[in-house]
Amino acid sequence: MKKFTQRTVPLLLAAGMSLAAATTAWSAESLQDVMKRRSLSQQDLLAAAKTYVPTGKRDEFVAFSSGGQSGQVIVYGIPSMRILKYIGVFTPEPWQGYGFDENSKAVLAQGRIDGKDITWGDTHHPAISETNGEYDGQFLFINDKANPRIAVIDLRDFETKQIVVNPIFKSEHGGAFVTTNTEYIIEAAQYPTPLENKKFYPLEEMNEKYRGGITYWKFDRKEGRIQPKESFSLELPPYWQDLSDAGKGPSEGWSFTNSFCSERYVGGIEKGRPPYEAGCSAKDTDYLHVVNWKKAAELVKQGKTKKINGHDVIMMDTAVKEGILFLIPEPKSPHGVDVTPDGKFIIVSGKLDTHTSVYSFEKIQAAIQASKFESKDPYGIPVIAMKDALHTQVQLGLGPLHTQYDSKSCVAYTSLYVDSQVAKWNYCEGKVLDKISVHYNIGHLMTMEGDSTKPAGRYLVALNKLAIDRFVPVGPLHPQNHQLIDISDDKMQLLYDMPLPLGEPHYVVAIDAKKLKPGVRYKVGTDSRTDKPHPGAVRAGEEVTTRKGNKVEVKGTLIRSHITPETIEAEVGDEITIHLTNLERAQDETHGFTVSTYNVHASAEPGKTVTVKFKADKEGVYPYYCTEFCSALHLEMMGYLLVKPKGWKPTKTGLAKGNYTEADYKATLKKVVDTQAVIDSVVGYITSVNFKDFPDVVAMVEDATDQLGKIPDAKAKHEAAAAKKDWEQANLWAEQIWQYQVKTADLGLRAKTYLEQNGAKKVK
Ligand code: CUK
Ligand code: CUA
Repeated sequence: MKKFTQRTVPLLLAAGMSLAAATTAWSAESLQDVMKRRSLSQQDLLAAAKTYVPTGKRDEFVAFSSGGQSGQVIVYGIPSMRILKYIGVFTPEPWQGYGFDENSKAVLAQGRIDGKDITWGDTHHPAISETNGEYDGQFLFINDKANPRIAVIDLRDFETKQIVVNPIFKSEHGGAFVTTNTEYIIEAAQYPTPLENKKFYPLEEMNEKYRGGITYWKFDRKEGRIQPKESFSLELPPYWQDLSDAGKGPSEGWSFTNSFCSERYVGGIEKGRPPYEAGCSAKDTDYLHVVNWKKAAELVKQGKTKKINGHDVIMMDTAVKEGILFLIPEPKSPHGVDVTPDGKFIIVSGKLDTHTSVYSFEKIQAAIQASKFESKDPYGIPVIAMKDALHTQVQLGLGPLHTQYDSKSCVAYTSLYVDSQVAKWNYCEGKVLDKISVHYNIGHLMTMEGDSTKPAGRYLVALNKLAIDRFVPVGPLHPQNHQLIDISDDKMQLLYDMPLPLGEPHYVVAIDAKKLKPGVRYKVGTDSRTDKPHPGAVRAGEEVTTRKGNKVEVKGTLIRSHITPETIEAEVGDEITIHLTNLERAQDETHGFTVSTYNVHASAEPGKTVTVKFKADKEGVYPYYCTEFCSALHLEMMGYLLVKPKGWKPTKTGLAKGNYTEADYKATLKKVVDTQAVIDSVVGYITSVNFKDFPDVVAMVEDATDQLGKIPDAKAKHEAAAAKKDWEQANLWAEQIWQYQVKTADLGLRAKTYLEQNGAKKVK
């Protein structure tokens, strides 16, 4: 082995050379010792073993949780319950530059309402795109209840690509739910309002002028975007539509949306009226809305709609005349509506009823075919008698809300809010199988792929509204408690409590991790928010700064460990636009970018191009720097924005000189030679094995080759400077060669470790 200089060795160690020997100096505690010390039972150990994911191994399922009032999506693994990512959706998320770079600001701007930014959201229901009713892992959709919007997240990069504003609602809750091939994303209103924008009608005209509805957003899978122009809504009575679900199998082409407050009550405590809570739960039944959405889509094509706010709406009288809308009474103040995996039944729970009702799609169809209706509602919508549609009703417990399904046929799980329990039951035979207590007051619950046609069973997560005493106290605002439950046996077993501290997640969906195939890098120069080439992208050597009037535009690059350019000069009042392309290809080599005090931040993952823009409205000196600890020389990855006063003239030329001698130059050259030996040995190893079979290694080798490719230019420079006895320039350009080498060695060592750990084979 060659000798390294004193400085080289620790650096290369830091860069990834691992120490082989693990220390065994302390006396090992036995499992029994640990159990005793931590007061753990056999049951605890079993639960730990079922959830523990050792280093290097991965979770079986990936959960996408609504982030509630955070306006984000939380991604975590199951069974470990480790948080993997927060996805900025309706709310700025600084780490990802979401809302701080121009490209993501353009996405958030799609969510403006009446010309105003809305920078928070109340996310409730995520939905994964489906093919033939099974999760396909391509897209995720999520609603904003407070400001009626829906967002599209692409699961190739877990980034929000689109936000669409509902054109006729003021709040929406019954979304996002997808049809079996993601033709439409269903979104139902919550609180009735006039459908015309900015139209005032007094509450006295609730029954005549206020309306609910359901929007069917057309999804273009190829573009990965909702097409608002091809989307439509159905006008509904001012009942408070709640949740929805799409039919599947025999019920394909239909959708189901329940409602509460069909009393159409108007409260007014301040006027001496009983509050909404009394008036909205007075009657024993509300209405399940049954919609033939396939036929509705045809009506839209035939032009049988009214344009409201430029949006196609099928009015109630058309829906009744064309036979696409029916009601069925459902008890009492219902919340969840969940179609069974085989599409034969629709399960509805009344919050204020101890029963859960199982409706038969076959019976519903028979009643419709025979025009067998018990009445019409005040808007002329035919009402099917409950007894003509029910398959069975089962007494589950207090406060039943939501239902999810098992891989075992006929087995369902329903959350019991008031009882703080999960009930396992058989909906075909109508009997309770098991119950488990949760902590506390469960809202939704979720089984693996449990609302698809092929639930995967195994685990259930209880989304508890209250945590109370479960965690170390952190003040009056407690975290939420997601509890993992093993459902593989007849008896449910509680495995794990996970505190979630980012808002109240209402619903979660979980997908088999193997179905997700996210990328690790972008094609160089991609705008990740449009998935198109970014017009500001440049390759190495093409970096340029231009000025037009008071507009300064920088097209720069990021690569370990420098930002090109390293100086940006401006005059006070200039408008600065900085486009930055991350030239790295190696996995996880993200650079961040910010400029002091200008409230901009961008995250540039490998290949991505991002833009930040601001007005340099104050003179001064503002460092900009890379915000990710991307390499040993990360702290040096910086530059200066110089904002000069108007008409400023330089008084001094030339930068201050360092004190370098010929000896310094010679020492640097020797360091370069020594380091090259390390690189050669690593290269020797990599090329001795089948590295080309590992795309991640190929990317690292490409990056390393890039770094090495810059050496001849630096070499010419240090030699020319040495010839002129300019020891500063000679030494520093030689030093720059060493920088390229260190980055090459870093990549090489990472590649070597990867190959060793992934079973690379010798080639001759
Ligand atoms: S909702 Cu919150 S517990 Cu918005 Cu689906 Cu039921
Ligand atoms: Cu790039 Cu730090």
